[in-house]
Amino acid sequence: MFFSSFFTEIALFFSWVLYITSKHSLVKMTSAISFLILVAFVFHHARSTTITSDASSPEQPYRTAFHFQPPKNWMNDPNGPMYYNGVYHLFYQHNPFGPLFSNQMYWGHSVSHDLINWTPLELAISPTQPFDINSCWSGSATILPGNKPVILYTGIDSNNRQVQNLAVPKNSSDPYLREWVKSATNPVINLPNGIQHDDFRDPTTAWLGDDGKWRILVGSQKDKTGIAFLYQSTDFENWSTHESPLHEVAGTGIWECPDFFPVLVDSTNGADTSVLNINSRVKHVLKVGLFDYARDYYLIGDYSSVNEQYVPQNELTLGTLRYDYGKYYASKSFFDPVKNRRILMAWVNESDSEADDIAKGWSGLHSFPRSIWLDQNQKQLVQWPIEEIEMLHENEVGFQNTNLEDASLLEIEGITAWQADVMISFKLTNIQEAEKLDPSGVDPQLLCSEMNALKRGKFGPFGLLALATYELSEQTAIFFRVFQNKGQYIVLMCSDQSRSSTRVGLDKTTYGAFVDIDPQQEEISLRTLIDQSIVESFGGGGKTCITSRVYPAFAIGEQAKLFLFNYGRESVMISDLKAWSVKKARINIEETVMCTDQ
Ligand code: DQQ
Repeated sequence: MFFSSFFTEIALFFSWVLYITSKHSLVKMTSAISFLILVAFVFHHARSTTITSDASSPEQPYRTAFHFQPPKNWMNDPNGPMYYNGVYHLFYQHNPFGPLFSNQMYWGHSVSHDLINWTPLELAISPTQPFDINSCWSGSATILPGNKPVILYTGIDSNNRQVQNLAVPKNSSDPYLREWVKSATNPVINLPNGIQHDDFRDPTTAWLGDDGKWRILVGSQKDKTGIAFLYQSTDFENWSTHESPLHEVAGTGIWECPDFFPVLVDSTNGADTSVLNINSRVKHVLKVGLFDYARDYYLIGDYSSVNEQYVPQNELTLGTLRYDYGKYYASKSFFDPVKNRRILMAWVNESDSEADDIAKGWSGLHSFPRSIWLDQNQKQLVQWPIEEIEMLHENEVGFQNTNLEDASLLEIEGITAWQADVMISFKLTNIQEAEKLDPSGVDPQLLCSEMNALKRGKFGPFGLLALATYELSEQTAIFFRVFQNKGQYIVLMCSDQSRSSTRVGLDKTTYGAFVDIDPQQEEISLRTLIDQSIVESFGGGGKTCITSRVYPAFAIGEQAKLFLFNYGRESVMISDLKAWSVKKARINIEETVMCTDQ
């Protein structure tokens, strides 16, 4: 950059000197032309460098249209999502002064009436007091009886210790709850004895036990054992530690952003966080973020507040249940009383470099909000984009019963391929011919990178090529393969980013996971949300989700194409396809970033 502009300026200078000193008309004309070309180059160059660092510029190719992100600068975890008096609130970890993570973190704040369009507000919580002077980290909101919202968050205090703090709205009749007041009793929970100063964070939303006391969890670790500490209180200011943590697992490292909530066994509806296991209608989910792997894992189990026992039915190991098998971390859920559902969102970080983020002027997205419920088989959760996405749908296209022959490609036309929602059902015949694979001990992510989108199999790879150039030099492939083992069928879902961009210096890791469906009994479905630099995919009706970040150099805007592909040797039937353009939502467009002094 520097050298090109330096030499351009020298050339500009010499062509100007040549023009005014030369007497020969041909030399004069040539130097005039080169002067004008160089002026145009300098002008264009100056323009493109300023545009890339302006996050609000419409010419930013990787900013998204319907995914939550602040007006500019760094964002990570969603914090304290809640519905209060007709308004959805979303707070988030934010560095309001730059596009990189900082040792002075704030709570950004936006509000919405529909979870789609978001209005940015002033910073809600800023590091100003001895109990949070070195950062205001993640936390959660709880609505107390009498409709009183409160926030618990982690402060990094003046001794660099992680402590838990309470904040309440300054004026609860302000519909937007713009100002938050920190409790005079902060910190309300101190670092426990024997825990390292930086290993104690991220209080959950509170729930009420049978005894009428509030409970929360705080993430921690001791000697690499991940811990969810349990605290009880009657007034939110005085908290006592329960004698044993709610749960802990050796060797998993620090647990960040725990989440603990009930799911109904017989319904896709959500339940308020304080709903307990009455008549065995409820199971409890414990989600923890493993910092060492930047992955969100979850357990499903039975909880009793009487003896504070949580008995999970699955184990927490690296190969077990995750919300999402791509980029998806520090998630948080909340109960939405408007539609009786539990909604989940997460931080989806960048896959480009810090230098790229500085050039863009921003970093970090939130996933599109998902409804989350317990699968009928009670073995896992199911996630699905919230129905409000339909507000943004336009240009529906679709077809049924179309055969995708082996090694074939079919373009999905008529929609904006760079901002799209696609739903497909694949039907396989002769499935008993599937290749054999013993899945025990197999890492599906590794299998997906070994058997990438270019490796032919029998059933698969088949799926979508998103954000692709017409000649496929760039493509993000989301695809399935089907195998069999001892009379059972195994469905593998992959998201292959290895050819997503001709740019170098990007993390192009391929992701993969198995989908717990029987393709003999049901069709294999894929739903994918595509939004400039994020691709969120839901396999098997939302049983397996994979999110990726991609930065095509050419497959941008009108140049981005969307294809169905089948590179397997067996044909695949598209029994149903529907796809839509997704309009741009109004997300944090007004810029009102202000510092509050509390
Ligand atoms: N992010 C916050 C922490 C949390 C981590 C800091 C998870 O509170 O543990 O920004 O991404």
